[in-house]
Amino acid sequence: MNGAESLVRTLIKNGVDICFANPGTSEMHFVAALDRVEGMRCVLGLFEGVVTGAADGYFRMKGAPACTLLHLGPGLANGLANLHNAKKASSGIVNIVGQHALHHIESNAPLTSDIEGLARPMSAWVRTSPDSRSVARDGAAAVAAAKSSPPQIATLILPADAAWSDADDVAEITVTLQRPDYSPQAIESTAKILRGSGETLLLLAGSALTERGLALAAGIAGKTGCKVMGETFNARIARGRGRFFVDRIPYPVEQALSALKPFRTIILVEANDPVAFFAYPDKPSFLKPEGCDVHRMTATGENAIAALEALAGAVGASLRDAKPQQPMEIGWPKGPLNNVSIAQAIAMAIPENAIVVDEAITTGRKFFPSTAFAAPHDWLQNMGGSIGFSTPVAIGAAVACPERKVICMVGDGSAMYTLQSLWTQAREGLNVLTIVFSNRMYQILRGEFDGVGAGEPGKKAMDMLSLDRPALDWIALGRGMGVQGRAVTTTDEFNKALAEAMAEQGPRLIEVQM
Ligand SMILES: Cc1ncc(C[n+]2csc(CCOP(=O)(O)OP(=O)(O)O)c2C)c(N)n1
Ligand SMILES: [Mg+2]
Repeated sequence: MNGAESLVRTLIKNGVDICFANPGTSEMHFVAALDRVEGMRCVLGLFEGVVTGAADGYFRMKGAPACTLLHLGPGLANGLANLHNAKKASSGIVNIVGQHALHHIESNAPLTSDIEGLARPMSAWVRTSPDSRSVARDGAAAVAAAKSSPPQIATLILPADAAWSDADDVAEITVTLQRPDYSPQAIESTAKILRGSGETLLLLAGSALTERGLALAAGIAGKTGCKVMGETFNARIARGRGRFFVDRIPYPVEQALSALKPFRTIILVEANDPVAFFAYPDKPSFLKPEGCDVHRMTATGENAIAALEALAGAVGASLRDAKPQQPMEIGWPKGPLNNVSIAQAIAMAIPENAIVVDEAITTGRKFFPSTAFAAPHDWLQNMGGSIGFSTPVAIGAAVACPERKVICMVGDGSAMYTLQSLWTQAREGLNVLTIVFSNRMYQILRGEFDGVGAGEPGKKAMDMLSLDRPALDWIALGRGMGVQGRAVTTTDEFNKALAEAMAEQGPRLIEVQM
């Protein structure tokens, strides 16, 4: 056994049995070990942003880390943007990054770089394995870091000689760092606030947005009269008929300020003090109204479900206290194809237990209310704002949950960052429907241009915001990577294409020409 094999065996032994990979020369012994060791599924991505985004999606749906295999500093650097998004989503990931054999580093060969330096900003745990007999122990430590609470991104750098030299060990995790479920004092002080007067908001994030967390929050709201909301962007929310529907803090600053204006107190359940996505001249960064107290009940990595159960007990609330919510009537839309009809069609099409990955940007602004009354589903959003997140996350979600339909909704600008995801979806036969909203624009940036006070865009500025010269042919792009597609221009065509795509298995694409 060599170091690479001891690492693969260690990963599997500790429950990491899926590897999203884009290898190079320095990782060939790891790749060779995949043939010798049973039990590691390996999925090739044709760009490292696909690889790291897939690991994020996998964690969000599985609650357990995958590993990635990346080629030295540049391979890792290509994957950093989606590692940033994964870090903000609190996803656990084990990155295995190849390195030159240690004696080769000082010769400053072309691919030599400061890999630890590149890894650190996006990784809570970084280590270079010094030799082949340390690799198993280091691999187990990386998995332990990824599985701690809150989950972390761990980056293990594997020098080629540590991979190819002899090893004798497979290591097991001894301890993982776990936070206590919650602070009893925080529950007590929260209960006191809820028993008092003044408008109070329970702001949910993370595990509080699971079906159980939402049901508990609904009971607490019914009993105490507090309001419940989610953050603007969330790693995963349980939604659909029969589940408690919560609004999110709106993205535009004015709308966010007015949504939060009524509250005297905001209680944070894994959430953070609400903050604007960007700074704008003459607008605040923090969104709470003046004089509003912000009270933390649980932090990321604590157990929001256990905390909400304790809070329900403290205020005497049960699930039966939830006030019924007025369902919105949904039906297949007619009339012009626009953001509202698209939202209705998607609400109708979402099949039971689907996973929706949302990077629909401007087109998706109105998707939330109508889809609240679709069949039950999970909704995944971009937590780090680095676009190109959705198509890889859809891969990871589909690998984690092969029995569930994945619907990836993506703006045309965002889709171009990690388009190679389609090839992996085709190769692995993943059950992913990608819906591209082709407005041939970075539409959101047109609004931001006004928002930051940049004036009226001239021809050169508009060239930086438009994608129409040449227009992208999404059906051809999909076909070139093995994914069949349909282009639609009307509401009827969109309804039909959605219904057909839901009845089919395997990767599909719909281009919505707007
Ligand atoms: C990595 C990265 N680069 C650039 C941006 C800036 N950016 C934000 S949204 C956007 C365009 C999105 O266009 P599209 O997906 O077509 O959405 P639309 O607004 O047209 O619906 C860009 C370039 C970003 N957020 N992340
Ligand atoms: Mg666009």
